[in-house]
Order: sequence, then C-alpha cells, then structure tokens
Amino acid sequence: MLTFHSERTKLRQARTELNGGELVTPFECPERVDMIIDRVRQQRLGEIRTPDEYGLVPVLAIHDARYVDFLERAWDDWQGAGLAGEPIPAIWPTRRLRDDRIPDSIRGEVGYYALGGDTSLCPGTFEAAQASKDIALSALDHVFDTRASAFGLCRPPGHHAAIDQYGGYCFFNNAAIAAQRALDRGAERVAILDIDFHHGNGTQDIFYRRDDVLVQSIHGDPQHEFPYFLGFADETGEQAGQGFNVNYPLPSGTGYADWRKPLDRAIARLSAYQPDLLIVSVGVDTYENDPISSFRLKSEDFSDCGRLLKQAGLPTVFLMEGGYAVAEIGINTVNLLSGFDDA
Ligand code: SP5
Ligand code: ZN
Repeated sequence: MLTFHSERTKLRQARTELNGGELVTPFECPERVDMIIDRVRQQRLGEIRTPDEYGLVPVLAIHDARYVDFLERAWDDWQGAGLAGEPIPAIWPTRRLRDDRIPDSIRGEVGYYALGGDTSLCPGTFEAAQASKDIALSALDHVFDTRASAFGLCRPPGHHAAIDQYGGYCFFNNAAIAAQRALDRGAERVAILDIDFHHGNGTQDIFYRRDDVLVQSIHGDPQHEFPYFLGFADETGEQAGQGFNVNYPLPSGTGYADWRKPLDRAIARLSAYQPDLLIVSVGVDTYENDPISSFRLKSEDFSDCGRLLKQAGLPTVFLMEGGYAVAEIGINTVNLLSGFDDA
C-alpha cells in the first residue's frame, strides 16, 4: 500500500495541553509521525510519496472562511495582544450565552472557535494542518484514480474539527475534505468509517443532513468519554441524512471480542450502502496501553481489523487520526494496514 507523508506535518509543535487542570506536554506530538513512518519503512509496507499541494479551495468546501482566516492569524494576534503562553480558551458561547456574534478580540475568538480546551494553538499549526489535508487529498486522488488503496499519514488529525470549530487536536477535517473531493470528482456516494477511540463529532456534524456520505463511528461512550456532548446511538441523521449516521458507543474496558461486533455491523451497513469508496478514520487509541483512552485492543487485533475491513471489498483511503501510545503507534498502525493488504 502507498503511504502519503510530509515532514511539514511536524511544524506543529505545541508545548502545552490543558489536561485535568494541569498544562502537560501534548499527547498529540510530532514523534507520532516519525514512529509510524519508521515502521512503514521497516515493514516495507510500500512506496512513500510526498503529497501534492491543493491550496485552500478544498478546505473552504467544508470549513467556514472566517474560521480558516482565524486559524491563520490566531498565534500572531495572541502575541500581538501581549498574551503569554499558547492560546487556550477560558470562556465559550455555551448555554445561556449568545453564539450568533463573533468577538473581535483574540481571547473571545479563541472561545468562539474552540470546542474544547485540550488543543493549544502555536506557530506552525496552520501550516501543519494544510500539509495534513494535502496528504488526505493526495491519498484520495490516488485511490480515486487507481482504485487501489492508500494510507494518508495525516497530522494533525481531523475528525473532531467541525465547519467552524477546532479542538480534540483537530483543525481541518481531513476525512470530510477528502470525501467532498471524491463527490466533486464524480463519486455518487462515499462512506466514512471512524474507528478512532473518540467519537468523530466534526465528521458527524458536517454530513448530518446529507445522504451522499454515510458516517459510522465506533467509540467510547460519550456519557463518560471525550467529546462528551455528541456520539450517542440515537443520533441517526436529519432531513435527507436520516439513517445515514450510525454511532456505536461502547463501554470502558471493551476488548477486541466486543469491539469487532459493531465493526461487523458497520461493514454490513457499508455494503448495503454501496459507496464508490471508503474512507477509514484510523485511530489506534483503542490500544490497551493508550494513555488517554479506555479500550483494550492488542497489537495483533489491529491486523485482524485490517483483514475484516478488506471484506468490504471497496477502494479504501486510510487517514490517520488519533493514537497516543507513541512507542507502539507504528506497530499498531502498520499492523492494520498490512492486515488489509495481506487479506
Ligand atoms: C484525534 C483524537 O484522538 N483526539 C482526542 C482528543 C482528546 N482530548 C482530550 C483528552 C482528555 C484526556 N483525559 C485523560 C484521562 C486519563 N486517564
Ligand atoms: Zn481519538
């Protein structure tokens, strides 16, 4: 399988993450990319290519223009306002406040556009986010053109990013941007299957009223896991999208035997939909030793998951999302991709 990779993804090097009242070194770190690409080379998964540059047009097909502009200037504005440290919101337009006005001061804007406080902004974030979507688009184009499958080693991840919101370590929704490009290139139906530990709230929200993208997500129950406020089983889509969003929340401690049951259901639903191609949002934070998650998949389980995904029989674009057990992230990710290739 072909891998798309760019060193530019490592330009985001945030120093801080707000985690339970403390500022810690971010779990979503540039070393994740090094560990995965090293393993891709070591296991001879296939050729590694540098992505093409697509500019902002495909980003603006999904995201709000003012949001994109905010991301581009946020760090400079924070510095310009004389604020120390990295931008983290301290107030949001939550219940009983207005969300129909956008502040014109950076502290207010950060609160307006952030969905959580876990994702500090820093120099290089915008460039890395652009590289990440270029990787997703290059992988999409390769799969669209050849019907062979491909892996986009995206970083930062994307599935928590909504039309005008960043957070959960995500800025541009790479999977959504790639899905929209497939449709714009003539695909009639695209399916997204999100196997990251966390619910892909951004992806769900972007396509919630549409029937041309089937969105399915297997994740930790938001009743007790991030992002807490979306991802429940009763969210099935609205209007034209009714029935085209499927959530499979699972309890803490879920191991592979119980995790693969919804995977089987998701693959069956996928086959019924008959999409032109499949985009897999790959998180390996379902791993038993992940530092921020609570499922119990073992390294060999990712190989079996890859094998099962092959059964869908679809041209498949794998896009990297989460996974924070850095020492094992390469093994787990490449196990999944090899499991698919070798099936
Ligand atoms: C792409 C992705 O996987 N984003 C995840 C963002 C999660 N950010 C919030 C992390 C909360 C960590 N809680 C730590 C609990 C440790 N037991
Ligand atoms: Zn995750």
